Amino acid sequence: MAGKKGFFGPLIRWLLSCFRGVGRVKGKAPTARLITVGNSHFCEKARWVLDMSGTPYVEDAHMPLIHSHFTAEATQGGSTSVPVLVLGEGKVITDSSEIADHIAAAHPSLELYPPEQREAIKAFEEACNTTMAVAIRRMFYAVYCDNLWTQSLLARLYFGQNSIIENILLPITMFFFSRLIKRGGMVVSRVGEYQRDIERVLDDVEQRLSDGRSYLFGERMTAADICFASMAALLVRPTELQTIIGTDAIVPSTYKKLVDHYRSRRAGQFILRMYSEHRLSEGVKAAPFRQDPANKILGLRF
Ligand SMILES: N[C@@H](CCC(=O)N[C@@H](CS)C(=O)NCC(=O)O)C(=O)O
Repeated sequence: MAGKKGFFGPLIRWLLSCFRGVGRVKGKAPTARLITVGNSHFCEKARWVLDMSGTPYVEDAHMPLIHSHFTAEATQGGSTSVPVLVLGEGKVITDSSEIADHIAAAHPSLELYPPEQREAIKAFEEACNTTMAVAIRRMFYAVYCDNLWTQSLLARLYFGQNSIIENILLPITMFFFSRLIKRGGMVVSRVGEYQRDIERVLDDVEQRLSDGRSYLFGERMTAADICFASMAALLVRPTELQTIIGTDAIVPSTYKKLVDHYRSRRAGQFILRMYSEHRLSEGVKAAPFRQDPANKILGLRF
């Protein structure tokens, strides 16, 4: 009997999870759809600015490779990358910085880009988006795609976010995705190289904070802080984000060591502070994963 319970319990939980709606924005009709890969740091930047502005949206999360079907469809072949923000009236934004610009323009009271600092903030954002973000992505996938065990941990993350159809295809997609990562030269032996690119931006951040200021551009939080914290969140895995990037239980030991290293750095501490003080609304404990319930079943939107 105990054996049957042990089998049916997880099975029933899995079946229910396929149909769960993780929070269509309560009381408001969704007006925007954010197409993402759940763990993508570019997507987290978009999610953060959308959440802080109170913009109603649903998240349409997919695993890498499969995501391009949805982004290409939404942009009529214009873009394969995530995030893509599909707004009402046929407007589509295909870049995380443009999403931040859109939110900044629609919500001037957030003061994301104070006019006198706009240019400097944009230049800093560019360093985060290029050197650092690319190196973090390479490091992340090099470690997670390294062997069958680490691949299975990544698959577990996607399993909780995919639609049923995508989950059925998951072993095949994971196999091809891991091969692509390795063919692209993203391997664990190059982690030191990726770290050097990451450290360049972290050193710059620590240099800025060394005069005791609270934020990267002074005493006010700006888009620079949000951009840096969200783009580097995978380095320190803030607890507030674990609803989206998975709990520590599905982190490979090699990656855990990297996280410990970055958490011990001043720049890492800054990211953790940004998450604990600014990422969530008052009283909320974890980043809301506003996944569209329809997406759970077929990956289709109704
Ligand atoms: N400039 C883009 C870059 C986004 C980007 O590189 N996204 C990655 C995921 S982290 C991606 O979608 N890569 C797969 C692809 O381009 O098909 C932005 O800031 O939104």
